[in-house]
Amino acid sequence: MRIDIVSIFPGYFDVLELSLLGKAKQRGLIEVGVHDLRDAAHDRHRTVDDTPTGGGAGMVMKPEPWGEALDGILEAEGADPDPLIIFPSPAGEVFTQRMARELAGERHLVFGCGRYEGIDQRVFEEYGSRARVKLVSIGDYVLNGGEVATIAMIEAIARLIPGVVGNPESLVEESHEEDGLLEYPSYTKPAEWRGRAVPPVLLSGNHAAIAEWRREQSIERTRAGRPELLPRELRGEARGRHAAE
Ligand code: 6GU
Repeated sequence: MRIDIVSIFPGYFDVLELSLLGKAKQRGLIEVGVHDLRDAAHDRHRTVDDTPTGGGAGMVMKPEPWGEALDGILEAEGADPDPLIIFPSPAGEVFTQRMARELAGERHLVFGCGRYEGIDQRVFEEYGSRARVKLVSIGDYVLNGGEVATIAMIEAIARLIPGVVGNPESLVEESHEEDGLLEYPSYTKPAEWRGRAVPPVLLSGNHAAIAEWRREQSIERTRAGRPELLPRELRGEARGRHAAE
């Protein structure tokens, strides 16, 4: 997958060198280009924002630098013919694991990170007429710009690309995957720590009992913390045998 990012703070994306993502880049599974929007602003102060037309508070990002930066990406030598442009925005569609799975199947993602009060609306219209464009929010709160949201989305997407995560099975069982339930609690050695024992069923060697316990834990965790995620058929279900443990 090719990922291009446009931002006035390219340094935010240094974190993409770390950990699994850095390895995926080294191994050529993902290719990332970070573009400084100010490189496409040509006045002495490399201005990317201006006052809102019609009045109001704050500043709006000017269309010309966005046009030059995005044209450069879309028209680059060997550019993908069908990129998806994502503008992180608190006004966008909410990012979910399902969306991450869909985006993991794309060949070319372009993230346009806005700051200030937003980007001139004509940028969305122009690129919406030339490519697929999506406004995406990572949740109901306000960030100062799209950079942190972009990093969160790239991490969620990239780890679903085959080969990025070492053990594909670890993808299947985690929260929000498989059955839409939260993940069950995990334990490792020692069997007792500070007087706290690992649940005995996990030491029983009885794989069916362990699977049943984990499923009950997932259901109870989801019921307690995120009841809106519970599948309809589990909403009324009696609590499992081990639920009170
Ligand atoms: Cl994608 N951008 C900004 N600025 N704030 C947000 C967001 C995105 N998602 C939630 N809050």
